[in-house]
Amino acid sequence: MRRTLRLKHALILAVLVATPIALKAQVPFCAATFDFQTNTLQGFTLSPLTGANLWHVANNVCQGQLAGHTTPFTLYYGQDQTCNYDTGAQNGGVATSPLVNLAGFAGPITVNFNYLLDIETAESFDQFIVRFSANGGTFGELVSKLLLGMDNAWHAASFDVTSTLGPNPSTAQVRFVFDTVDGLANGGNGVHIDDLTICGVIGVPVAPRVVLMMLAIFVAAVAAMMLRRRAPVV
Ligand SMILES: [Ca+2]
Ligand SMILES: [Ca+2]
Repeated sequence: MRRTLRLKHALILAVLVATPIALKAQVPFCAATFDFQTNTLQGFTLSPLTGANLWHVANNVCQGQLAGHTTPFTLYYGQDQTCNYDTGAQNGGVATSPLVNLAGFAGPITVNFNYLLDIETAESFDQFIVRFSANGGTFGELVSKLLLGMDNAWHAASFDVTSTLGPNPSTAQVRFVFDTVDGLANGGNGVHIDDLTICGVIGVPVAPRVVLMMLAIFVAAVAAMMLRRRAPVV
């Protein structure tokens, strides 16, 4: 009788202890992926700076056909017909992602993308900057061309934005900015962006079978411990 009561108490204790920790598991998850594979902007908005804004979704042109990203579509700053950004004048534009919902996400949270740059390397011209907005705030600089490869080849970039988002992230937004500054030396392929993702860790419900299995193991362990204590000393 007393053993039955103790097992009942152990079961109640197991439920109290195991339920809050077993119902959710922390798993890596990407809140959004922008690969432009539908030949659309996927909600990106485009706005000019000075002169023409050449950002658009391109199909397999001007180095976009090379490996290193999800071919064939890319977000491209350039002209498909000439594979350059020479309009005869200064030009530039901004491409801004939609708001990405990060409610429930925990760190590490990263911004990741593939890119190709074939632009002037001089700091004052052909300026390329990636900006990041955390929780609806102002867009700060995430990285500029000075820290990126400018060799007309595809590269992968990844940045940890956990501290910028803080302990309770809500939204994130990424912005790509290009400005020739003048009308000279604009004969390169330009800028390709692809496969932008914002990824972190999120809690997902554990299957009931797994919860029950964990409870069973816990109950068995507690019962075994109690029975050992009751064993007579010889
Ligand atoms: Ca793509
Ligand atoms: Ca230039």
